[in-house]
Amino acid sequence: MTATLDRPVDEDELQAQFDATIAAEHRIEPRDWMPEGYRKTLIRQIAQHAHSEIIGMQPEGDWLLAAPSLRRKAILLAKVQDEAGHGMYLYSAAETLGADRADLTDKLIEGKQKYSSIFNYRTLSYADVGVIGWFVDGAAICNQVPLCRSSYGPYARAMIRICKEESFHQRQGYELLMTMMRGTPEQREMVQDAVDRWWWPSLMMFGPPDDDSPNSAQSMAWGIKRHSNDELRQRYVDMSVPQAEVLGVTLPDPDLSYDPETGHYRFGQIDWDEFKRVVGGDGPANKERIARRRAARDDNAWVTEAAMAYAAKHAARTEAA
Ligand code: FAQ
Repeated sequence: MTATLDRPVDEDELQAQFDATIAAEHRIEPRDWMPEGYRKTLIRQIAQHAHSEIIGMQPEGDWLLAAPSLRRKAILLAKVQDEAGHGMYLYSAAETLGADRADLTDKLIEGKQKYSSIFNYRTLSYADVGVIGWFVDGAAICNQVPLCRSSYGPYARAMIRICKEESFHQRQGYELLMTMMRGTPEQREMVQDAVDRWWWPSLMMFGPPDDDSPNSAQSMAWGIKRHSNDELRQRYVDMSVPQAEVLGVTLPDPDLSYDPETGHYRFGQIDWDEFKRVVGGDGPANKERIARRRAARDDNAWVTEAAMAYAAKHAARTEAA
């Protein structure tokens, strides 16, 4: 779908070609023409997603030095490094749309771009590491598996590998919790306490209710999103309830009940005021998350500068040879 240069570019024709590609469920690739709104929406979503992966390293990273065994430490280290990798694939995908990685980071730090609300909660005990794997990675899988079929090629392809890794993350979290549940009464209490604190915020990860989601309709028409926020949230609840039963924990929702007519679990009212507060910057750990990201950018600027200087020298030498 590349415009030829031997005749004037006809915007209507390009739009029609774009629409036909979307309707045929084919992929849009970086060199294809795309409407400006499509490009901007993708940059917004992919950048937010990348920022979430990078900021998301912090809550679990806080436990790297306190992991209870070498085995747990190795697993956690691998997981946190995977999240860094996901951030890198996603920033690369955003770059194919003309975005600049350093600029995206600046926008995050200046509060002009968002990251997932979930990473503004603190990890208070080691059980939180397990619950993040089970809930947060579990929710991420529900949300991201359909994104493997997203209409933008580089985003969809990045998602395939990311989802495979998230699936390992989810299992390691669940296995950690299973081990704790087989342990002492104190360990079981720690797990239940972590479940109580993370359940509702994990439901908020899917975004506002459909009626209150300004981007969903257009993103779904463009094939960027494949399901609505509420559909995916319901899928996550349906998946999590039986897992909680096997684990032996109670999800903190008295309204949770199976509806045989629909085959789905009904659940209680989500506190959308809390969601708005946390997304708006007033969650338990927003300020420290951003302060740490800012320090990482500033303290490590010399590494980027050195790498750029080396690359420039190398390129000049190659050209001269
Ligand atoms: N937190 O109109 P909608 C992970 C914003 S990665 C903060 O419904 P949309 C891996 C939304 O951006 C987790 N902001 O928006 C991991 C929009 O902002 P605007 C991240 C939120 O885009 C695990 C506004 O509200 N995953 O967990 C949230 O159509 C463990 C209106 O909302 C992704 O990013 C929220 N929860 O749908 C890492 C997946 N929800 O317009 C480390 C890709 C909504 O003001 C450890 N993203 N907003 O800029 C998506 O699927 C979508 O962007 C949604 C939101 C579903 C998140």
